[in-house]
Amino acid sequence: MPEKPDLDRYPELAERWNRRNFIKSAAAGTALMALGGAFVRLAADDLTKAARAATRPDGRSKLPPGQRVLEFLRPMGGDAGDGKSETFKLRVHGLVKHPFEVDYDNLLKLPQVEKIADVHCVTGWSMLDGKWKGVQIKKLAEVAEIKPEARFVILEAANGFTANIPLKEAFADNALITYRLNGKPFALDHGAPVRGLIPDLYFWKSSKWLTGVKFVKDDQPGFWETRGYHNHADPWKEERYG
Ligand SMILES: Nc1nc2c(c(=O)[nH]1)N[C@H]1C(S)=C(S)[C@@H](COP(=O)(O)O)O[C@H]1N2
Ligand SMILES: [Mo]
Repeated sequence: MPEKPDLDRYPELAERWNRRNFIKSAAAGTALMALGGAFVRLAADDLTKAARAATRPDGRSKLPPGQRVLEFLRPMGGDAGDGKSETFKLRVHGLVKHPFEVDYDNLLKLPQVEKIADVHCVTGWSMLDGKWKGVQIKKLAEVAEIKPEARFVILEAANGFTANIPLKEAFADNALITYRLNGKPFALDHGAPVRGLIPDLYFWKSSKWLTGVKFVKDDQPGFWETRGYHNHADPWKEERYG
């Protein structure tokens, strides 16, 4: 390794010296990144193996068949809303005695829960043990006084996106209207400011950019359900396509 020239005495060498170091550090950075990538893949492979071997408290496999573990949510696209909590409004309506609308501040005044939950994307990745914060869908039903004839929830989102969920799954303890994952607000890509979360159905049921929760009697297949995906979407039964 050549010694650093005295750049005060030989300023004409400064550019070459800096350039050399830039190239060196860029190369080191690339190597580190490649190494980092390999570690990330290795770690994810290990997590996948461990999750395949693990059993959930409800007796199901921690990892549904045909899934592999990712450490972060992969942004899967969609027709985004404006993402702002200042303009956020959620309508709770349909077969309820007291339909209501909440803005972001009032959403936070409803009873809040934090749940550890896994999500499973139909494209084959799962993200395990996220800490999700928000309001239970069954709490919204209780506050609005759901009518006995209601059998499904429609999670309505910006630009007309909907997902249909049977009450059984929508009333699970970990089925939420959520605005935090692992302590952080959602990026716009991931449904800011508030998204649905139905952990035990494929992730397409978890509407991003949420605008409404509607209780209905008759099933109403939603955006993906009318585009070839399964109406129910149980990952353990691999209900991927309709
Ligand atoms: N409003 C809305 N929500 C949506 C979608 C969409 O297209 N629009 N896509 C769904 C699909 S197919 C998946 S897999 C998840 C992806 O969430 P992510 O981008 O945060 O990973 O969001 C779901 N929620
Ligand atoms: Mo998806």
